Amino acid sequence: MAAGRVAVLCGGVGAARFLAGLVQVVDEASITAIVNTGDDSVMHGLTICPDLDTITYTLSGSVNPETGWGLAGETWQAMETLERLGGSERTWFRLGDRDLGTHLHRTGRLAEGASLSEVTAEIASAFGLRLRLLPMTDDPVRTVLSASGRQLPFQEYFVKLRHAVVVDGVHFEGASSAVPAPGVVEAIESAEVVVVAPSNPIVSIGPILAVKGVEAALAARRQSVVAVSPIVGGAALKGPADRLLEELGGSASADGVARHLAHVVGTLVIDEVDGGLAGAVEAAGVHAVVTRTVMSSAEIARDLATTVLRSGRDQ
Ligand code: FO1
Repeated sequence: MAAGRVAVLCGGVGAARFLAGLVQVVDEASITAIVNTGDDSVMHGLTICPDLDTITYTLSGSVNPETGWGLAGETWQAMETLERLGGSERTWFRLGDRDLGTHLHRTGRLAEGASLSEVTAEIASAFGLRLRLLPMTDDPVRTVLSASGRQLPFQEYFVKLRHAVVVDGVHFEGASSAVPAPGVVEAIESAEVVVVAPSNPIVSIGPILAVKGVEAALAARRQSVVAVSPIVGGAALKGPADRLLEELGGSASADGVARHLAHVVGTLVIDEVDGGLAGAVEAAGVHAVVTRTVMSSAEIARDLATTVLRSGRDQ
């Protein structure tokens, strides 16, 4: 185990904000971020990796502060052309002119034979990141939700339908044959602390756990795996995590998150408003730590990261 190394399992916006806090308290170069690629899709022939890009843009200070995804100062002229050519069926997923440069680079390099991990490292380095940014796998894995007999690719569910459908199942296409990207399992095994970021436990963390060997690597050291609950006061801070937990038979609460992750997580950091649920978290076999988790400022994100690391080191 390498002292001081931290591995973080990540989805999109919540994870990016957590990492922005973490880099304030540990050397960025000691962090490995292992990122969900189940949200990835091909749009207009371009490979889009939303969670990888959200983290890259956030840590480089170039993210669009209003949306939490895409680039700041964006313009939309390519979308205007697409609208003219194909109408709204072609433009429900918004790709800004600046952001398109990233997708063009990634798609071109993949076509040349580079792996997704290689391209991800190139993009991260060009944006000035010093942490190790890894896709969970280099193989294609796609999150698909089922709703009333329809099979919905993740972005169709999340963006096109604004998650306004009742989901009765989720699967991660390709996950059973996907192998972890180089460095993923090693980072989990060798880190002093492993963190599960405050990301959707079902559609952001779920795909990472579904990649062969990842769940087992976490379970083998669950005592020093610390998750941050993305559910605060019974609601998701962003997105449909609360509804998905309930629709798929769990509960939208801090203790519901604990029960969902108990097989891989030893500690769950929950918000002060959920302090009364600490006993229910412990009853799920997960140690509960109560602190401020809503990262409305850089200071709160920094303090949360400090608490998370201390909780993992104490175990
Ligand atoms: N989210 C939206 O709500 N609407 C969009 O049009 C949209 C476009 C988009 C383009 C690139 C990108 O990297 C992210 C984008 N997102 C958009 C966010 C994305 O759907 C979600 O953040 C994640 O997939 C969930 O973590």
